[in-house]
Amino acid sequence: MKGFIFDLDGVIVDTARYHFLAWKKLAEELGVDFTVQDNEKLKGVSRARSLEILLELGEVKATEEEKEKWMQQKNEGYLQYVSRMDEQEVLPGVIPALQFLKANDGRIALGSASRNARLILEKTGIMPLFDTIVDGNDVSKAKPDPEVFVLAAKQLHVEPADCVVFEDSVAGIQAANTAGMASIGIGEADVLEEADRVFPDFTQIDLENLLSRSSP
Ligand code: B16
Ligand code: MG
Repeated sequence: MKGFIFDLDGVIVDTARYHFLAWKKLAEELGVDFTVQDNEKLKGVSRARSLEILLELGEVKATEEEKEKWMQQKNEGYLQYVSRMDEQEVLPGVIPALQFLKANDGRIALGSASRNARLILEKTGIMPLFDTIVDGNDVSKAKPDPEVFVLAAKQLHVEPADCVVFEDSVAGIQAANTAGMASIGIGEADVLEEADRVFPDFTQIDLENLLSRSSP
């Protein structure tokens, strides 16, 4: 394997709780009952789709103008949490994994749906470990469409079959599989059952083995 594509939220950092708190604030203002369980449906999907899901939950009808305003409002709340982030928030084993892959000539990309991805990589100080970044600003189709990972492989100059994707969402695993890449789920095996392999976190992954593996 030569190319290593990392999702951001749920793989590198646990920003899902910040997304939840920001959506929850908006939901309260709109009178929508929004729980931690509901938030699971928002993981890995775009900001616009997340709002649609929230509005569907509360059966709220809205104009395009209102939707734009609410997305902006949610993002401003979310950015307040992001502004306080630092290296401590990088999940266990991630920085050693990035350093190991880089030291062994692995090509490393970010493949995230978030439009705030670059800011989060800067805040956590790990931007220099990436050869390329593809995020929600660069693609038009959200996961499970493979666009984000296909573009990342292209920018790494690595064939999709020689790429591994690390993902915590079902939509992201499906996107990696459709792209013809090896998919490694980070999380629970019964949720990420479509992944080639699943690990609870990066401290459990045998990276040496992964580097020496040929295409799936
Ligand atoms: P933003 P990922 C995704 O990040 C999150 O999982 C998802 O909950 C969020 O709606 C999406 O980013 C868009 O985020 O509002 O910052 O553009 O998992 O693809 O790294
Ligand atoms: Mg994710």
